[in-house]
Amino acid sequence: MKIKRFFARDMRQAIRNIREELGSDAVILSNRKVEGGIEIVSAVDYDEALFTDMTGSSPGREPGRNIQDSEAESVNFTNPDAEVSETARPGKKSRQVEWMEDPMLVQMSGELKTLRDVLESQLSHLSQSDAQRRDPEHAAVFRRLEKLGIEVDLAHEFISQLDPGLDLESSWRQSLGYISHQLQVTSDDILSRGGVVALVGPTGVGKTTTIAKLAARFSLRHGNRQVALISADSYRIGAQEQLQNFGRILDVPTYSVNNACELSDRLQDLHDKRLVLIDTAGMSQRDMRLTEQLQTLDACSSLIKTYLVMSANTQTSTLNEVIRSFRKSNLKGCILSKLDETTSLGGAISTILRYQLPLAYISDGQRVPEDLYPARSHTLVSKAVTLMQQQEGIAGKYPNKMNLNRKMANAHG
Ligand SMILES: Nc1nc2c(ncn2[C@@H]2O[C@H](COP(=O)(O)OP(=O)(O)O)[C@@H](O)[C@H]2O)c(=O)[nH]1
Ligand SMILES: [Mg+2]
Repeated sequence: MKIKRFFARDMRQAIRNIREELGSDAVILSNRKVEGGIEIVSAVDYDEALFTDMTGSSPGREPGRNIQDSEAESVNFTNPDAEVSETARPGKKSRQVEWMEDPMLVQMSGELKTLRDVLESQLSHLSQSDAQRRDPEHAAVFRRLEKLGIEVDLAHEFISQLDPGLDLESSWRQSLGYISHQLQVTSDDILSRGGVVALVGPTGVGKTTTIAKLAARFSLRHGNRQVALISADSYRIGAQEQLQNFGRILDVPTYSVNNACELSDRLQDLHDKRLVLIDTAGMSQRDMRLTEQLQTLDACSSLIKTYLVMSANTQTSTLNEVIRSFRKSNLKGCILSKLDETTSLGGAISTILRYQLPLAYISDGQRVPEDLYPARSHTLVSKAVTLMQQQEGIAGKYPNKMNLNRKMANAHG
């Protein structure tokens, strides 16, 4: 075993000196800060037992920890002036914690992440322009799908399924065909089959109005004696009253329940009705009471078919979150409301496709019972395309600010 003391300006230099002189198998036995630099005792052919016998103490290092390990683990490489205290390194774990929390490292890892993001974005642009060069038709279809509001990953999926060699318009039609084909719809099941149906969803999406529309339509087909309404919305003042009002206008019995037990009892009483519609409290997907509400419905789950009502003019990310929260309850399908208030349908279509939730009805206005239709996938896709074209028309009519500035600049010579 060869032991040697080294002195250097800082840790980095010390390690370099040791490596040059003793090789990379050398181990650090101790180190301390001294005036003008750092002093390290290092050894090669290190035998811990022999060292302990000679000194009566262990250097506190794990045997065999060599210069390379030190390079990998020592915090002092990121802060070469700091003293490496052996006592401050009780074990590998704490060394790792120090390593990860070092401000310089944190900053470096942040910068690396930024660099990676920049690289990824550049590569994605490169691959996009590469794809554009190789397959301009597919690239053009991809841009149209993006304009339609289809989420990027789904758009890629549709593009990958397109037949090669088709012209732009045929490729476009084929991609719309895929969307339409993958959209599941339930064929007017509530109005044709009846049963016990609960509508759930966030506040203000149109649950109560949709219930009134369904009840009115069913009454027209089968008579109002076949329908009953239940309000399970005991959270909002006036919610039960709103349903009672609709019930009065439609001349169908309306009841209110406050918990799972009351709901179950009421459903038993109404077992002879062909359609029982349950209105629930509008709740944010983040509301803690949502679970409680869904549990109330689940308590009678064998009887109740639950549909999620979503407003088409909601952001795609929010729609995704809404489905994730509400599908804790066993959803039979969904109803898309407020189509008349949206400028794009691609987001809603993406969400429904992503979660494979069958679409039952669409609603495009406040009128009861007119503004409600059984969902048809090709009609929805056509509507999405019409909206996209309308938006393109508006964008063409009103050039964006940058284009306008450029035109003004050109006009001024
Ligand atoms: N524009 C439009 N408004 C709707 C539609 N459906 C419901 N509404 C309106 O949205 C508001 C909230 O509806 P409501 O049924 O009370 O929502 P709930 O809180 O989910 O029960 C009311 O003013 C409705 O008239 C729709 O399809 N289009
Ligand atoms: Mg309501």
